[in-house]
Amino acid sequence: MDFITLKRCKVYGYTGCLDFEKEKGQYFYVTCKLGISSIEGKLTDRLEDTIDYASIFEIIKDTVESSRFNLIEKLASEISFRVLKNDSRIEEVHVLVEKPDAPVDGDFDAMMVEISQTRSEICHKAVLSLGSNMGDRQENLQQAIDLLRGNKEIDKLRFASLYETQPVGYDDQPDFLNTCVEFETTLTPHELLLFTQSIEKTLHRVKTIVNGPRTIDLDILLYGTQRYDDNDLVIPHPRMYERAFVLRPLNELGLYEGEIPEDKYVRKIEESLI
Ligand code: X6L
Ligand code: MG
Ligand code: MG
Repeated sequence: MDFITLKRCKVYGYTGCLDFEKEKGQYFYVTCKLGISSIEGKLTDRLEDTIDYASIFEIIKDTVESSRFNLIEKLASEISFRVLKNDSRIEEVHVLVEKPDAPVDGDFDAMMVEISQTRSEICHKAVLSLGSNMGDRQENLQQAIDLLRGNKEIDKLRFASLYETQPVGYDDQPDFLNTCVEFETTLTPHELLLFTQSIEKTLHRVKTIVNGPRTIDLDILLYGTQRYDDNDLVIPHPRMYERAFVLRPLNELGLYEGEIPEDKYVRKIEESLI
């Protein structure tokens, strides 16, 4: 393991339990140690083959300046979370936050906390169902996958074959092409939802008829083993186990072993995504 350390970065911020700390602010010192399995730049001597410490300094400065937490524990954890999300080459982060002017009556150098976080703690396996039944269906699915791959917080993406499927829910529309994709991500479930919605916008999805035709549809099926129940997002997807167009590609990815309902047809096709 190789390490890069930003030592005692002096930044102004507004974290503290007392009102005046949140209003007036104070200086903090942040030390941040990044663990990278092997820094390529030590051989190539190229800036792009390492983690630019200037970019990490920006994250520290921005987080400390813009947050108003009660605890420096929370501030340290937010810094480490943002640093890990910023570059997938970083495997672990140690953050030390010092508060030299903490409102404590007595003689001390600084109050401080140290926290550490590893990539595996914030990285989750996500599984999506993709479908299209308007325009060039295969091209739409391909573009959706290219956009997913283009996100630096998405890694190790794999996808199932393409399946031509009969519409479910609203019959009077063209057949779909469906598939499923699995990847690792540091996006939170809500961030992932916003990202899939932005892909639907980019690929000109227009919501007119409920359950009706669409250029592209991306549904979040699974996010690690976590359960989620937010107003606009429920994970696992509540109806995924009723739909052959979801379960067939899921089975192909080794993510589902059970029964598959056979009411509507689902036919694996020869062409495939790249
Ligand atoms: C009763 C009432 C029974 C509604 C089923 C099922 C509604 C599925 C919506 C339902 C009901 C859905 C796709 C699709 C849709 C797709 C195929 C939906 C949402 N999306 N059919 N229908 N592929 N083959 O991606 O899944 S609309
Ligand atoms: Mg859907
Ligand atoms: Mg949807």
